[in-house]
Amino acid sequence: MVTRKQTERDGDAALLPDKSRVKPPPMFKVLLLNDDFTPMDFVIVVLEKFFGLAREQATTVMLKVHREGKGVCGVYPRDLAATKIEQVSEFARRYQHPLACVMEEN
Ligand code: TYC
Repeated sequence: MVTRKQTERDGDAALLPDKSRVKPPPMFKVLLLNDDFTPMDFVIVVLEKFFGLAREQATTVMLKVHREGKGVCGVYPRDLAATKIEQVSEFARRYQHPLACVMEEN
């Protein structure tokens, strides 16, 4: 039996070029980079405020960045990743910390 939903789905797909039918958007990791000056507590606040991490998770990521030089805050489509980086950079600048935030394609 072919449902109306299936017919609609197949009908829509038939109108699209082969490639755009099922391809997910490219995803980008947003990373924090370590430096010698930004306070640990400030980095934890950034991870909570902009990446929605709970305090314990935020602390784990901050310590990973501190020890290993960089760490992943989240994975997003390009525009959202760019917005996060902009927001973090503006917030760090406002408090005069050199905290750096970058993206990498997944
Ligand atoms: N290394 C910093 C310190 O010792 C802490 C820090 C962690 C800074 C993560 C930046 O992305 C960072 N105060």
